Amino acid sequence: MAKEYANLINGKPVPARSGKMYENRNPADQDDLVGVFPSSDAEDVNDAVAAAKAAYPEWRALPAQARGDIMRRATEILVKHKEEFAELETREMGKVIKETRGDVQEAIDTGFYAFGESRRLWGTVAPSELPNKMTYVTRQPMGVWGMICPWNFPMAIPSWKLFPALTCGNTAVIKPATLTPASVDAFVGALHKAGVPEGVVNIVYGSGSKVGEALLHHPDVCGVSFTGSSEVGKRIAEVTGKNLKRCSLELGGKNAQLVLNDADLDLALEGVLWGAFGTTGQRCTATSRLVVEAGVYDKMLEMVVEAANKLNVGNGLDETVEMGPLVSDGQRNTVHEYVEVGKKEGAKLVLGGEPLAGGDYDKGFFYKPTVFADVTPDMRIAVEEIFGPVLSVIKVKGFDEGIKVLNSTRYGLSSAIYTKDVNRAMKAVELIEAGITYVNAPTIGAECHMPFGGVKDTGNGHREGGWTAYEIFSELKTVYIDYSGGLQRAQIDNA
Ligand code: UN1
Repeated sequence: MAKEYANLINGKPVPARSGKMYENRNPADQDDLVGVFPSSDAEDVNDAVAAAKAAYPEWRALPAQARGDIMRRATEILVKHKEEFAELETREMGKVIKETRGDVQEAIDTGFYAFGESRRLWGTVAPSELPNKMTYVTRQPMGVWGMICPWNFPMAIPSWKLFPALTCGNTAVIKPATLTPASVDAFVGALHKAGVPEGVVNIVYGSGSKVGEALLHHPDVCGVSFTGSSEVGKRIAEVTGKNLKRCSLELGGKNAQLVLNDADLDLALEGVLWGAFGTTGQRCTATSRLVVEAGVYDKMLEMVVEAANKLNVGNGLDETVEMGPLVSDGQRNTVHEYVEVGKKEGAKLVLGGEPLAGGDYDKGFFYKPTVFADVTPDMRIAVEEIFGPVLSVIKVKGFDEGIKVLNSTRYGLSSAIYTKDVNRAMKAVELIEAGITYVNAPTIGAECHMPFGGVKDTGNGHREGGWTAYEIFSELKTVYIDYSGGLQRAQIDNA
């Protein structure tokens, strides 16, 4: 029997008020039922927000270091259960076990980083313009945060949100992606075992249209952190904007790897294979476009097609498998629709372009690694996010055109340039419109202690990851202390 999950409200399992449930099945093997989860709605969100609100005063009153210590203990639990959690993630999300180990590791790194930051939570001190007076800035928690999570990093991304938010002294209601809820249950379980008090973190399972919308509109939610599509992100910005609430958005990408004539092509090949087909192309940072200078275009294309064709696609629990399934049938259909669009637009399909069928493939949502050649920068497959194992290869005349093509989408998350010319590498760093640029490394693989996010339609200026996450989840308080014993009027007595 598959495990039946309940929402977690005030530390207790609570079924959805509607009593409705849904099944979570393995995308590599639909016979494998991972669990049955509640389909919640607004009433459940109200209960969870009330619990988070009630837990807030006590949690915010703890010294930050004490909160950080709980984060450390939770992280040690993740270390202990890394293999078990990685297997669970692969079962519900499909990406290969090596990558889900990396996903849990990213949560571990983020947790230990939070432990460190809990002893800093920097403010600044400045001299006052008046004598016998000082002024400084300190950080304060904000209240109840709503967190809406994606399915592609089932544990890492919830950890990017929860670790810093909790360390700053906030409480939270988290909505896992409907496709990957068990990983959030495992993660929050570790937080509770480590000593996070009841009500500080609450989980409400269910759809974006019900649970997400309710969180978004709830008057007691002080901010919403969301990772997902730009379309939904705009909706979240609209509602939170209207209500003067903070929102942190990490949205779509159409990331490109630029390969110049002088590049180490073997290195560029390894980079694009990992960037385009790792996580079955389902990363916001995935390499979706390979932009190649004319002198090495034919060679690079030939190398990519040959290597991508050899990728071992299958169930991610098998250590020898290099690429897992798409996360759902819906996602596979979207990918296939884009392939049809690409063909109609006149791009040359040189590899893949169809689902993998027969034998065990019929149990899941497998798709062939797909490569389009002779893509032009205005085609839809060159500008729209596909979120699947589809690579569009574009030929450019030189560096300037390459940069122009890189910048010709509405997104701006990650980017990469392969060259041995340090001058052009530095110029690319200056000119590429993206939140992240890699030199001689693929577009995926950001490190947890560095700011993560993008420009243009990829976000709204916030950066989760690193110190900048702590800026998102805290409010500044400016303090003036006058120890003169008299009234000192700024801008008047000292003018
Ligand atoms: C995402 O796809 O939303 O940089 C996050 C990377 C990972 C995070 C990706 N560390 O590819």
